[in-house]
Amino acid sequence: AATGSVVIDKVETMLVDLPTIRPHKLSMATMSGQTLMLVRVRCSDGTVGIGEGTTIGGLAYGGESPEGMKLAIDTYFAPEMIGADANRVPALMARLHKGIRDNRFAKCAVETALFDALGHRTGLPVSELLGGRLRDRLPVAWTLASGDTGRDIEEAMNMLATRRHQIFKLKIGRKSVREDVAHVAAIKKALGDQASVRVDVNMAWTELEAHHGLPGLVDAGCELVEQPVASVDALARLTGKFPIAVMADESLMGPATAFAIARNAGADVFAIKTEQSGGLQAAQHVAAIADAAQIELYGGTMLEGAFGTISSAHAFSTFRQLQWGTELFGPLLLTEEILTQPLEYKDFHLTVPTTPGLGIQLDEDRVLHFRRDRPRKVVG
Ligand code: MUC
Ligand code: MG
Repeated sequence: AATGSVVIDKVETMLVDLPTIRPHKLSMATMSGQTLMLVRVRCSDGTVGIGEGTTIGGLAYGGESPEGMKLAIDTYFAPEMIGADANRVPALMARLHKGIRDNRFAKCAVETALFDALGHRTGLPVSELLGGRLRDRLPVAWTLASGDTGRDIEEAMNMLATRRHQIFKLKIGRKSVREDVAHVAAIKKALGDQASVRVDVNMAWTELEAHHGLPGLVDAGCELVEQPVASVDALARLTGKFPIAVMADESLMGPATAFAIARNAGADVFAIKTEQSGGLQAAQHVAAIADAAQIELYGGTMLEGAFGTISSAHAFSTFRQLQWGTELFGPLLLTEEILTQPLEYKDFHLTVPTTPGLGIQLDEDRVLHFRRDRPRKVVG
């Protein structure tokens, strides 16, 4: 067959450093920039695919960093990939899974690049290669995390007025429970019924603190709390205790952990992240487990740039249920555009492209400027 003999010729990686529009304050780290690890796969038929890996606050979120992903791909993934059949993405991923443990973020980036290339080869969008989309646009939440209540309110008002976001996730867990609850209450009061307010504690509370905090959040009008505690057992004990949805994020590290949480009725909602899941197909497997257990779904982000954001959008567009929308706003937190055509955010939604592959194009000249290894001008 015409497509039967396409192999992978080359695997390239690069680190791209981009500033954020303002400091982004989470319980475990303050971000002033984001590093994108981009991987580009070149195939023997001339098709090219790009994937992305990011993390949050270096090693503050988990065991993989952008620098570590690059090293792992250059040293261990690439030699396994070169010469492999570029059309059989799941088969190649199975081989990589066998020979390389963990490294879920790096695997996600590589799988994305392979599906992007396959999409260009076949003329199909990645969502269709993943089995087919159920929706063309996804609701997108915004994270209020400036560290200042007044500034957060102003930011949210502006997002509502410009019809960019009407769902807000507040990052708490840095201050006392009492101060954090007051912060949430003030924001919800200012925004009223026109906005949905949710919080992410990023594991900062003890179970006892959560027992104090959750009733306060309910009274404040907050409808969902994401990963208030680190322990999966404590998260399960908190689920169903208060009239607020409890969402798992950090505890979810792919299908096996999803199954363990589901069998224990350990959360009301899963925040599915493609990187945390270990890839686009793995994210779909997590979604299937959630559906079977009647756990609701939310499309999460590792604050990816355009490539990780749109690959996640393709995956989330295939989920049967997506009750809580998504938070695929990553590129909007960055000051620089790296695409020839920006992603389409309008009317509180992100559009999932219908063109082949991921449906986006890297602006080669612009990205050159932000590459960590860019050639520097020698002066004098
Ligand atoms: C997280 O923990 O959910 C998602 C949005 C955001 O601002 O940070 C993240 C990570
Ligand atoms: Mg989270």
